[in-house]
Order: sequence, then structure tokens, then C-alpha cells
Amino acid sequence: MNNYQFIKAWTDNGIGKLELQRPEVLNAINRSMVVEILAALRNFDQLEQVKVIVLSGAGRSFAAGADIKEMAEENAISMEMKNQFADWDKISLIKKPVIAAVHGFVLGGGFELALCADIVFAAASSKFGFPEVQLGVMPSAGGTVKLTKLMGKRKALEFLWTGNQLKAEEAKHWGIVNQVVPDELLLQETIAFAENLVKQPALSLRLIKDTVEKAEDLPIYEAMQYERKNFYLLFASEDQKEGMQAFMEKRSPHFKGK
Ligand code: CO8
Repeated sequence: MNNYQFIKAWTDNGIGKLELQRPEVLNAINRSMVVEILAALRNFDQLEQVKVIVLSGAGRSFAAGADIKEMAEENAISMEMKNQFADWDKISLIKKPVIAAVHGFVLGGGFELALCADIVFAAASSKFGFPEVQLGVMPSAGGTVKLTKLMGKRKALEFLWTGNQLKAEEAKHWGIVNQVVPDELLLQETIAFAENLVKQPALSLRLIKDTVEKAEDLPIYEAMQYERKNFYLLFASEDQKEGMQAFMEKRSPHFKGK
């Protein structure tokens, strides 16, 4: 277990678990929490025993956004000089699968944190939204951009302009979440999914993530060339030899993550 002030981070059977730990303010994300989240994620990314990362929030919500009380003191120049979003940008450089388990309010920066995850499991109670407009601002850690990519311009504008919340099932409809589960089963179902990934060949998971991310931004031909290079690269792994050998010997493969 690592010693952080605003999060809890520990490893458990191949899974790096990170829990937001400010339940008294619905896990409002202050700057120090972002620094800790990034440090814990990077540590998990380096630890050999961690194959998959699971993010969750303690208390009655995943996260109700950035810490408004802290943010209220800022001005344009102080924010430019602090350059805090550089840390958010680095969250997207994590190579291992990141799965978010969200519940309750998933708002503003909390929604943006969930959108940084590769897979999202949502409790039926989850409510997603960008209330920034009611604070006289707008999303700033990728929310505007990612919501538009997921929903298209018109629906994204509707939610960003009004600050209206999406229920879990609606979020699933728009591809924001993978699965909606009963609240009491949220962690159990998310961990079961993560445990399944722990057994998969880690290098395949890593290069699939890398290629899917490129597929979102590159033109199709370039993305396919990139895919092919990653496919070739996997033939340098022991797990490729093991996977194909196991198939021919009609047995289950034993992957080593190498
Ligand atoms: N910041 C600071 N404190 C918060 C926040 C927040 N975002 N959300 C809740 N809290 C605090 C409340 O002030 C309250 O504290 P206290 O008991 O001391 O008064 C405690 O958490 C519990 O909250 P409520 O009593 O309000 O609980 P309710 O169930 O009545 O309401 C709501 C829940 C509807 C979620 C309500 O708390 C709310 O509207 N919160 C603010 C939501 C919001 O506007 N979020 C967007 C913030 S802006 C943002 O995220 C920009 C992203 C920028 C990028 C990230 C940079 C880090």
C-alpha cells in the first residue's frame, strides 16, 4: 500500500488498485490529488506484477469534479504558469489497461478522469455530466473533445451547454461506458473483468491499446500500417510462441507477459 494523502493505491493479484479518497467532498479532485493519481498510475505501469489497473472512488460518488474551492482562487496567468494539465496529458500515456469503476456523481473533472480510462464499468446509480457551464467555465481536461468524439456535435453541445446529467444506461448508449451493473456488484464485476485481462498476454494487451489509440487519430491507411508493425513486433515475444504452440498441442496457454 502506498502512502498518499488523497488516494489509496495498492496491488492485489496482478491488479493495481487506485481509490480516490476524499469522500467528505465527493472526491473533488484538487491539484495534489492529480499529482498522486499520476504518480500511482506511473508506478503501476512500471511494476512487473501489475497487469491491469482499476480506478474507483470511496464514499457515495466516484468524483464530483475538480475542487471548486481551490479552483476559485485561480486566474488565467496562474493557471498558465502552473501548467497543471500537463499531468492530465500524462495520464493518457499509461500503457497498461486502465479500467474505471464509477458510481454516484461522475461530474466535470471526475467525468474527465473516467474518460481517461480504457474501459468503464458504471453502477446503475451513476450520473454523468459537465456542470462547468454553471460555474461560468467549460471542461478543460479533454471533456469537450472526448464527448464530441463519442456523441457527435449536436448531442455533445446539448450536454455541455445545459450541464444536464446522463443516467448510466444513456451513457452506455453513447459508448461512454462499457457496462452498467447493480451498485452492490460494481467492484465485484469490474474486478472479475480485470482478472480475466490479467490472464491474457500482457504485450498483446499493451500493443492492442497502443494501436486502438492510434486508430482514433490516424487516417485508416496509416493506422493499418501501424497495426501491422505492432503485429510483427509481437512475434518477438515468448507469449506468441507459447500461444501458438499451445493451440497446436490442444492445451491452454501459459502466458508470462514476455
Ligand atoms: N469541489 C469542491 N467541493 C465539492 C465539490 C467540488 N466539485 N462537489 C461537492 N463538494 C463538497 C460540497 O461542497 C460539500 O461539502 P460541505 O459538506 O463542506 O458543504 C460536500 O462535497 C458534499 O456535497 P453536497 O452537500 O453538495 O452534496 P449533494 O448530494 O447535495 O450534491 C452535487 C451533490 C450535485 C454533486 C453537488 O455537490 C455539486 O453540484 N457539486 C459540484 C459539481 C461541479 O460543479 N463539478 C464541476 C467542477 S469544475 C470541473 O470539474 C472542471 C474540470 C477541470 C479539470 C480538472 C482539474 C483538476
